[in-house]
Amino acid sequence: ESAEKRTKAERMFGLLDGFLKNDSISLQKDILHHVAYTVARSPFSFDDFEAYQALAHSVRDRLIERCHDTQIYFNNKDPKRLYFLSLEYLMGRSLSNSVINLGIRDQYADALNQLGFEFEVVAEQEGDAALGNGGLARLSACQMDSLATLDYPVWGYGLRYQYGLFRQVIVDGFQHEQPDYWLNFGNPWEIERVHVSYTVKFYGTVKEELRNGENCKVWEPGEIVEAVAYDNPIPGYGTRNTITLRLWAAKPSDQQDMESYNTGDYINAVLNRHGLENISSILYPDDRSYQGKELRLKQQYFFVSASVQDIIRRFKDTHSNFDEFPEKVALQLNDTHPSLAIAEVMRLLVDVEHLGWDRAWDMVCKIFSFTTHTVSREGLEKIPVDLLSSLLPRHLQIIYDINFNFMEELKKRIGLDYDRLSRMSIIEEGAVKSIRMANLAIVCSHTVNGVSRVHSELLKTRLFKDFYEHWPHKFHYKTNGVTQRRWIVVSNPGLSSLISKWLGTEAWIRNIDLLTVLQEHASDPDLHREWKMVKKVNKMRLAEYIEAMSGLKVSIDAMFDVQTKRIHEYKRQLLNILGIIHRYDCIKNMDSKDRKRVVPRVCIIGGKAAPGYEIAKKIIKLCYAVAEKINDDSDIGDLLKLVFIPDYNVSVAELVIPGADLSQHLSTAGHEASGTGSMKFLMNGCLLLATEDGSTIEIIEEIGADNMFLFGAKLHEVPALREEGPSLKVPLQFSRVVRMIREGHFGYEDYFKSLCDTIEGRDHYLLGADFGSYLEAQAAADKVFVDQEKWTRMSILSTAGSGRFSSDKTIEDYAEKTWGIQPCRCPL
Ligand code: GL7
Repeated sequence: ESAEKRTKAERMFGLLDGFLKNDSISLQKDILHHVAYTVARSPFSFDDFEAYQALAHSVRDRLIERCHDTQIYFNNKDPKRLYFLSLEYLMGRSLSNSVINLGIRDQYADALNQLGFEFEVVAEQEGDAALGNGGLARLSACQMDSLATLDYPVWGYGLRYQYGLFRQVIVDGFQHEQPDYWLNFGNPWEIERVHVSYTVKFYGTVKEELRNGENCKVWEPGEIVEAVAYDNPIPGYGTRNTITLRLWAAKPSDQQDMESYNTGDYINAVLNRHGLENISSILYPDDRSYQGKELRLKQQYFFVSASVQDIIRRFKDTHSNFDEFPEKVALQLNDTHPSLAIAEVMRLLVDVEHLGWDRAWDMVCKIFSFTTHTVSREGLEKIPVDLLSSLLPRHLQIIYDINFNFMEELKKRIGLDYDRLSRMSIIEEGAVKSIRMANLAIVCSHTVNGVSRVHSELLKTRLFKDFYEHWPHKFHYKTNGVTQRRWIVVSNPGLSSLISKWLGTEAWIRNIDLLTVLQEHASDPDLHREWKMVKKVNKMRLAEYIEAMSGLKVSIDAMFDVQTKRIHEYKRQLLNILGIIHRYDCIKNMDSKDRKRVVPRVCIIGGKAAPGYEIAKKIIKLCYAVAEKINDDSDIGDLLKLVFIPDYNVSVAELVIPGADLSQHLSTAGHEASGTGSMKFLMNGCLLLATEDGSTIEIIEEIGADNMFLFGAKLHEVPALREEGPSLKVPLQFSRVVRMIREGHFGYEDYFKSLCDTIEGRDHYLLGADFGSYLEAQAAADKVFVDQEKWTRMSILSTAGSGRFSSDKTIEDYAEKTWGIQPCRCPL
């Protein structure tokens, strides 16, 4: 009967000319249709926002079509699939990216034009999807784009937070956090799957039962929540493949209700129902650590349990037993946040599928891979055993069993070296007995990846030394990358056309290696002229934004010097500000002849501080205080301006990065696992002023130290400098600028005192030690900026050498060496 229905439907689909068309007239019809029937406005009168809504729905229809085809194709081919588990994705806006990847941007722009709208203006109406904190979350988004573009059979999984990352509002120079209720205006990019839902259990007790002569563990939960799927299509570029990012939202479960309604307290039962939705409602806004918070643990398990149930369900749809499970499934843990998935897979295979411990364990060891994004021990997640035992009693048992087996195996290898055994144990004894999530992930994964070469060295020699010695074959690295689709094609259309023109092809958008061809033209005066023109237009765009936002007029002839990223002591925004104070102080003390030689600068700083991170918040305030002083000083004029850009997010980055001449990456050596902002600036032909840390070390190899401005202590020099502590000799200029802050030159001296104390005294991040060479690097940048020909050449070589830092490269490497997956390209 169902075959008959299908044939009928297929015939009708053909008769009705089922597929959507992409010519301008069809697109106009579609947009007007959505204005009338989705947005429910008059097709004769609608505003820019309504045009955006209608346009987005029309794009969504096309995405759904492709998603559907892709899934049918994957199901027929049944390839090994990758399941990418991440608690954070920073997607930003979707409209421009989608139409560019679908290859129909110009057609849409034309269609809108015919209707009296401008594509750019309409695209500006979209808010950011900010379901993540910083680099790690944006990396997941870039990697999804590459996975789709390279035709890999993949599902991304995550949480559908109702509140994304807080909005940063600055009042009187102080950061305030405001909730980002991003779903208020609807989200056309998601498809609610009311029928795709799973129950997720919490609390309760574990009992032993004899079933079919076997001793089984039965978990009787105390709370049940429903996870409902929201699918977000991710279109590849130059392919029909459109993969899915499935985000889970918590909903009250009917099962839970059955019990509470029987107690007779109807009103409270209904109210309690609503509380359960909170599980997926808020993104934790701290990118440093989330230790011991019950809600965070609930989020992690909720997301992991729904995802793993979905993965097993999909496998069982087409397989009658689990023999092929490891050949069909790869699970990637994006940091330790989703590592409870390990215990969940064990639980489902042992307690529900009854495969037996050994068989289940064998599978777990074959399917999981783990990427760590951290360099510091403090950054490693730990879960208090008490918390886990009350929230997930069965998982605690499983983790204990895994650890017991691991310890036994280890004893056979290393004997009774108790120090080492206790360091490697998944369980940390001590005042608060805890689960070490990284140890769990390492023990159970076949591969552990770092995110840059130096990061991987640090993992092997410091953070996970014991594990590296035990399992050297597990440890690898894949240097991070960013997608050129978002970071050049979408955000810098001028540069994108220019590259295509000089390369004679758009093929670089899928094949980044072609960018190196630009090297051949690096000295061509025609290219120089066009290159500078593109930068100028982008700087104008940025200058307009700065003026609209802060009222400050900046000259586009000045060097636009940018540092945008989360505010952290180790990222050393403070070093930048001290450098700016020094520059200001120098200009103030110059005679008019010397002033003529000063290279005018617009210093731009942006980034959010974690709400509880006091020092980071003081850095923001200091930036404002210094900006106020400098920008109001008529003596300084256009020679120096300082702007803080509030609420830095993906769409602001798309505006700022293409307009930057210089960008700063100042982390103390050994502290940035990789860093990905630098790669975006590099692609956009922006020169880097940086320390030799994280992925910068590999950038140097690609473009050469001569094409950037390097400074600061190297990794091997850091320990000795730290050792010297307060006795370390620091430059006079350093003491002078810190004194200016302490003496109230910028006001708020009491408030800034503790900030100054962090850098005078212990100075863990070595601002004093690096200040001298920082100023030298800045002077070198000034010198080259005057020589525009040299600057432009360096800029072209930066873009030309950025190919290695495309996420396409990273993903190909992961696919081949870690996940063992092959492209599976849906026919056009
Ligand atoms: C980070 C690292 O700090 C950063 O260096 C890296 O580029 C990024 C992606 O691998 O991951 N780790 C982390 O927890 N956050 C990062 O940005 C928030």
